[in-house]
Amino acid sequence: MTKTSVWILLATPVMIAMLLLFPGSPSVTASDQPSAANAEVKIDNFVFGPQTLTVPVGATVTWTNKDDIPHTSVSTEGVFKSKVLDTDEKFSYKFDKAGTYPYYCTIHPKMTGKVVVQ
Ligand SMILES: [Cu+2]
Repeated sequence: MTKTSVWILLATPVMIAMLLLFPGSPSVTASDQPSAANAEVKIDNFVFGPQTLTVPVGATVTWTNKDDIPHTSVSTEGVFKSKVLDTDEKFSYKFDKAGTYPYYCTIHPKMTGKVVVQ
């Protein structure tokens, strides 16, 4: 085996690891875009976090209930409506139109949040 082929054998896993570690690098951006648009809201201690979430058009937002109490995520304007989420249950909604989407928990109406799609 030549010195060059040894170098390639050693360097290839390193280059693959770097691509995985830096998904924002230009060579992989195109195939990675859908997941970059996704965002998460965590429900914890009776609070939606972050309370105002800003996402691009087409993003899917996933709510996860990290509380040991059931909660819901229901659009104030009837755009989306989760079922009752028990601990660690999730609800996802894809936002295809720009706008501001206020929502609340129907079990605890004082819990409110907002998704801004732009
Ligand atoms: Cu609640």
